[in-house]
Formats: sequence, C-alpha cells, structure tokens
Amino acid sequence: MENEKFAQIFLELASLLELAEDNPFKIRAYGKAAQSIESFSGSIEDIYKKGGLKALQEIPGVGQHIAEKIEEYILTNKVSAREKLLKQFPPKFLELLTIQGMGPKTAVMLRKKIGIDSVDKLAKAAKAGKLKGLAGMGEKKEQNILRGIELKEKSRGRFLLSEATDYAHALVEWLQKVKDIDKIMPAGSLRRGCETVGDLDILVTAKSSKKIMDHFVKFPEVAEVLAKGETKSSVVLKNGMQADIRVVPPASFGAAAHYFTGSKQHNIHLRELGVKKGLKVNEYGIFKGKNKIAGKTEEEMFKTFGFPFIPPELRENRGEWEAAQKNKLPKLIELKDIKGDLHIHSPATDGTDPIEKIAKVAKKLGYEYIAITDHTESTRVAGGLTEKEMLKHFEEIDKINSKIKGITILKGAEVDILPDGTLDYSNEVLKEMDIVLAAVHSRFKMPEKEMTDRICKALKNKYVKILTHPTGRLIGEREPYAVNLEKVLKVAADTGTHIELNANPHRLDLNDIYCHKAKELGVKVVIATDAHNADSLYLMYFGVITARRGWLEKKDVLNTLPLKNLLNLL
Ligand code: DGT
Ligand code: CA
Ligand code: CA
Repeated sequence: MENEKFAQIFLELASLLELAEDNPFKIRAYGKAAQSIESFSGSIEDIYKKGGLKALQEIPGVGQHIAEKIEEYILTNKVSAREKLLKQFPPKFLELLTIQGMGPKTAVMLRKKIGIDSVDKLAKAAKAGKLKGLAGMGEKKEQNILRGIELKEKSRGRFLLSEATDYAHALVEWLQKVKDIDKIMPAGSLRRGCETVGDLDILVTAKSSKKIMDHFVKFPEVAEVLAKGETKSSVVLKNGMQADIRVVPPASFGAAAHYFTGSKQHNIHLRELGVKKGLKVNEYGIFKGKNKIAGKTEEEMFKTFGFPFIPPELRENRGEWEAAQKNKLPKLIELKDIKGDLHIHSPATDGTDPIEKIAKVAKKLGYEYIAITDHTESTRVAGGLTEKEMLKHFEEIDKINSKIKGITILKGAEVDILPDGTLDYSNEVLKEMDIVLAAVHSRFKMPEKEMTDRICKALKNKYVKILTHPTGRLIGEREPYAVNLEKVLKVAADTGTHIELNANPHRLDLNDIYCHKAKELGVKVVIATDAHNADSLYLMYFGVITARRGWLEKKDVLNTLPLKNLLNLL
C-alpha cells in the first residue's frame, strides 16, 4: 500500500511528461518504474532507509534518476519536477487522461481551443456536441469520448478487487492486534470475489466491542469516521473506499456471515425458501417461531434447508440454489491446482525481471512449468521482436532452461493478430514454439463482425493454442471491443483452442460469465497472469477466484495439467 503511493507518483509523472511532449523514452521509463514498484513485494521506504539510493536501484525498472526522485519524496514529501508540471497541468486537468478516448494531444488541444480543463466541462461539451469540428475531431471521436465518460461515471465509487483485497488484508492485520478479538471475516462482494468492490464489510466476534471499535477507527488509513457505535462503525479510508465493521454475537456469526456475504439476490432466495417452510431467516439466525434453530456457522444455515455449503463465489443467484438442491454443485478449482503460468513477458520485450528470477518465484509457487511469451513485431510500443530476434531469444531460453533445475521453461510468444486475421509471424517460426498465444493489440474499434471474423480466423491457424485477453477490456478504463464471444468460443471448441482468463486484476478477461459459457461449450480455460515481473506471478489468485465465480473446476482449466499431459495435449 505504501508502495502504491510511489507508483502513483511515477504514473502521474509519465502523464505529465506526455502532456508536456517530453522525451518518449523517459515517459516509458516512468511508466515501467510505476508498474514495477506497484507490484514490488518489499517496502520501498524500508529499502531506502537501509541501503539508500544504491539499494533502490536494485529494484527492477528503477535507475539512478528515478531513485533520486524516490529519495526526494521520502525526505521532503514532494517531487519538485512533479510540482512544477502540476502548475502547468493541474490535477483536475490531468483527470481528463483517465477518460477512454482522450489522449494528451486531444486534452491540450481542447484546453487551448475551448477552455476544457476538467472532466465535468468535457462531459458538458461532448453532450452538447461541441467537440466535433475541432482539429481532428469527428463525430466518431466525440461519441467515443462520450462512451468513455459514461464508463467512468458507471465505475465511480467502485474499486478493483485487488485494491480492496490489499486494504482488507491490512485492516484484518490491524484488527488482530486487539487482544481478545475472536473471529474476523471480510464479507460482502470482496468475499464473493467480485471484480469490483463498492465497500468493505468486516465481521468480528469479540468479548468487548468497545475495544474493537476504538481500535478500528484508529486504523492509519482512515480518513474520516462516519459513525462509531457499539455493534456497527463506518469509516472512509484514504483511497475513498468505505469500510463497515460489525461486531456480532458468536451464536449469530454464521447467520451474519451468510447475510453480509450476500449477494442480496442470493439472500432473498433463501428468505423466500424460509417463508415457504414457515421459517424466518435473517442476519441473527434461522427462527422457528421464537426458537432459534441455526446461526452459529454458515454450514448450519445451509444444512437447516438440507443444502451442502455453497462457496461464496457462487452466491449470485445464478443457479447455485438449484445445483445445491440436486447436490450438483461444482467442486471449484483452487489456487493449489495450478501447475504453471503460461503467459509471461521477459526483458526481451516489455518485462522487467530476468527469466531466472521469474523461474525462481514460480518454483516457490510450486509450479512445474512457465511459458515465456514475449510480444511480436507489430506491438512496437512494447518492443515486439522480429522473427529473427525471437529465434535468437529462444536460444537464450534454451540455455537458461538447461541450467535451471526443478522447473521447465516453455518457449512461446504472444503473437499479434493483424487486422485481417493473419498472424504477425510465419508458420515456420510458430512451428518452433512450445506454445503459441495469439492476441489483438491494435485496431480495437473494428465493427463487431469484422473483429469476430478476425479473431476466428486466427484461431483456425493450427499452431495457435491460446487466445489471450479475449475482449481487451480494462475494468473501469476501457470497454471490451465489439466481438461476438459466443461465436469465438464455438470456433475455439471446434479448433481445440484454449481461451485465457487473464488474471491481471485490471483485466480479468474472460470474465466470470463467459468462463461459465466456455465450460458449457467444452472450451478449456487457461488462467495466466500476463506477468511483466516476478512479483506479478502472485496475481494468479485473482484469476482463480474469477474462475471460481465462473463455476470452473480443476478439469476445466488447462494449466492444472502436469507438464507431461500438457505437452501431449499441445
Ligand atoms: P458492493 O459493496 O456494492 O461491492 O456489494 P456488496 O455485495 O458487498 O453489498 P453491500 O456492501 O451493500 O452489502 C453487503 C451484503 O449485505 C450484501 O451482499 C447482501 C447484504 N444485504 C445488503 N442489503 C440487503 C438487503 O436489502 N436485503 C438482503 N437480503 N441482503 C442485503
Ligand atoms: Ca460491500
Ligand atoms: Ca457495506
């Protein structure tokens, strides 16, 4: 969480420099540093305190220049270069860049021509049709910006699952410092693994509620205390997220856990079942007349109705009650079922950690294999390799593979699907790979039919094994491209191609609903992190929880196979 502050500063600096039309290499360096710092597992501040500038420079993506800025921030709480640029481009103006369809050039132009310096003003101008006609602005571009604004408005007040998870962990750790605290459970959408979370709902049992509440409101990340009571308190954290805590009696813990985990629709169904049986269900328990007949554990809550335990990720009223009734709940995939990560970038393109380091972390995670899958020529912004460079890079991988024991490194690439559906590489080169991933990285705005044909054509290439991030969405930032996914999944089924569930919490692409659809159509899903550094291998967790929301079992996921079976299948 502390690191996030630094990452945020460099991201902002990158945007500011872009607005100032500074050197593109410098801009990329800041972007890379931000990414690397955000996913770095140690504390940046501690590293500086122990080893100074020199130690900072051991962090991937951090050179002398960036290390000095970190130092400046730690010592003065400011970065002068940033302060200077913020005078020219204030935060309200900067926010324009978070709108899909708004680049730095457009933002600067709009300010100069019609004085737009905030998202509010942009929204008004776009809605009034005042953008088209300005330099380089057509009807389409205006529409695009309008869609970007809507997307932003829709996601306002929601947080990525990863951010919510970080805060929930920190809060739980903080609460555990209270001596007589008993159970602590983050419930709500977080426990169900939803891709975005509105607020945190923490449940605790303890002897003294007062001690808990006193301690809760002193959590260092609290920005504002909204309410402080005996059974419930609410705060707003510094990132704008609300957190509610409830102290419940141990005899009602199961009922409260079930109620506050939700979803609301799931809860309503149980209450209705209760009514039919003459039982009252609420957050205190299940009651027959005045007698409480269940409530201590969640299992008990389900068992009273003759149901097995329904995992939180399934509680969306999407068929889990019927499946429980028939004893046909899936045995959901677990993190420990994953045997390897099949989508990883190395420094040969836009990754930041050496392959050896990645392999070491993968081994620690208990994996049997990883695949190094760098970008191909057309993805220039990410430093994509030509065919010749890729073959040379494979020789490097072979060398490393023969040196490293206990894990196998597969050679692959994330090959661009060109606008006409052909691939960036010839079959002669694809043939040399252990695994071929294919992805769309350009021309996102094609009409649906063209995009669908483009992707389906690529899937028909016999060397292509996995389609990565199938819709290209970035949660709250970029809409999925127009594509008929159902058709894509059918072609995947026919051609024996696998579909990625990209575990990056900004993507989670395929989403839960389409994971379920893939399963129905018999398409195996690959859960992969798309890691650009070793720490990002831990993002697998978010992929697995999304897969669970999509009802996937171990057998539905390709990278649960041991290496031998995987290679046979490929
Ligand atoms: P969020 O915070 O918007 O991401 O979503 P949740 O699911 O965490 O919703 P939240 O925080 O409003 O409430 C937590 C849980 O409390 C919710 O999942 C189910 C339960 N709950 C809240 N309001 C109601 C209600 O009106 N009826 C029922 N049956 N349950 C409710
Ligand atoms: Ca919530
Ligand atoms: Ca809540």
